[in-house]
Amino acid sequence: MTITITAFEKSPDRGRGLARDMRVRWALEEVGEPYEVRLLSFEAMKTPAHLALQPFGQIPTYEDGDLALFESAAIVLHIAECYPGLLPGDANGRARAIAWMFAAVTTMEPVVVEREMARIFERGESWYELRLPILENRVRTRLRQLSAHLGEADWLDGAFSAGDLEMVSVLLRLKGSDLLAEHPNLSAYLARGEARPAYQRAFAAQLAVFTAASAG
Ligand code: GTB
Repeated sequence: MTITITAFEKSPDRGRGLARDMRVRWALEEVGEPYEVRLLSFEAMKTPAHLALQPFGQIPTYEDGDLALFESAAIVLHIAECYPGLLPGDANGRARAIAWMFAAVTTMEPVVVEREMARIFERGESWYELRLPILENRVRTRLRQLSAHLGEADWLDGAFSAGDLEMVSVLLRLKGSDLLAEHPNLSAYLARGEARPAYQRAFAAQLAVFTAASAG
């Protein structure tokens, strides 16, 4: 049975690869597993049928036989555990790679998202100019810590792993920002992730969805 995931019928990021189906697509491309995509409108995401798969009415989801999963990082971890290529062979290395997955989505991503949300939704508020530097400094702190850990290494802990997949996906949200540019090693790390053939295939696939939706 072919794996089926869900994605936006027309992503609000206009095909920049920021919606979280990208992480799942990338993981599937890394391990070489074929997959199908069910495209959903915002309305379809709130129907009982989709809520039964994703209680919060979001994408992505993952279906394979009698398993249905939600939460992109849980899906990526499941893929990494089922197929070789995304987790080291030794138990300690696997545990550390999984720790980096959690670090990406629970330590790095919240501060990145909070800044992003403020820039989108709070610009008109009287306190925006006071709040933004606070949020940016929170991001700066995490980037400085991540940069210090990475140093001159290619990946976070030995070979590329699901931890890097998640961390690069988070840093993509800062692509082109001054904050990221302050750390050349992180910019290079992001570029290394984006240059992976599996990333390129996943990116092209999600972009093709947006391009087709825009043409139609
Ligand atoms: N924790 C969940 C996971 O990782 O799976 C979060 C899932 C999630 O946030 N899904 C979003 C969604 O379905 C799409 S990815 N939103 C619709 C809704 O909640 O009604 C988040 C996202 C959306 C848009 C952009 N963008 O435009 O740049 C970037 C990221």
